[in-house]
Amino acid sequence: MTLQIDIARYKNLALEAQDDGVWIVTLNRPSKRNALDIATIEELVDFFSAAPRAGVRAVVLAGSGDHFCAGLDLVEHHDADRSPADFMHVCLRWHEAFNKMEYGGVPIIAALQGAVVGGGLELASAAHVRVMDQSAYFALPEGQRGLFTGGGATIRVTDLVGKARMIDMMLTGRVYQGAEAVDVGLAQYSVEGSSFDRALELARKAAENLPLSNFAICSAVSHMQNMSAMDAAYAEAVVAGVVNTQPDARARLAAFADKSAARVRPNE
Ligand code: 1HE
Repeated sequence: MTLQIDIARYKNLALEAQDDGVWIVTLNRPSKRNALDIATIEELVDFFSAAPRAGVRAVVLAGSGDHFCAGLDLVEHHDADRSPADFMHVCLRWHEAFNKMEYGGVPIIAALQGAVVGGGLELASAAHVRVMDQSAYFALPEGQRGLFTGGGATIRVTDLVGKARMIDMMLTGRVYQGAEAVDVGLAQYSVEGSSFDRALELARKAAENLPLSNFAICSAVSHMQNMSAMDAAYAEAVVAGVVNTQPDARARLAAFADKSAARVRPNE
């Protein structure tokens, strides 16, 4: 079953499908620094729910304008004057979107520039690979705003940087940028030029893998992190049983056996 994604239905996300199955998903409210309002979160839920069944081979997640994402729409939050239960449900929609991303099985490469802050960092950390340019900076200003993270930072940002750095970022508003951001694990690539161009290159490379391999990489690894080591080893064996015997892999294995496939070599 292949779902159709109706691009025209999306207002806060700009969607573009390329011929090789790579989709470009762009947060498209630059005048609001791509702050995440309810409507944007619902569009993320919709797109990333459909993507695994719509033939999407990989995604570049980008933000339009000078900033990737300014996090929670603070003005909407202020104006809505939400009750605790209301905001809990808002957060549960964020989790729905970000879990669909992390566990959906479709590789997502985030292209980062400018502010990657608060909920913007939570969004970026739900991607599988993060590429930053030299303007990108990372922070969790929730503490200073009288707030707390609600979109999974306690889990995903802590996974990236570790507990001590996560708590420091929240307590003191510490900003990471440049090489230090890569050193602490917030991004895997730092580029001099355009983060978008590099992210697209990486997405195209990932899209050349068999979809079932990518599904396992971009779903099973995260699930296994949530398991005991014993259960994870068991699940890994089961997943490998399915993936490593897929019929589509036979041609790739044959090419290795007959020496026509590329060998793994060090970078030049
Ligand atoms: C916004 C938002 C926003 C900008 N919600 N409207 N996030 C933050 O604390 C980050 C808040 N934003 C900023 O610190 C700055 O806006 C930026 C560093 C991102 C960009 O600065 P700048 O000088 O380019 O833009 P600006 O003049 O501050 O804002 C331009 C417009 O974007 C302005 O709207 P306008 O209608 O007056 O033109 C801003 O109001 C709007 N804007 N950021 C709403 N965040 C699930 S819990 C998650 C918890 C959080 O994410 S806490 C939020 C953390």
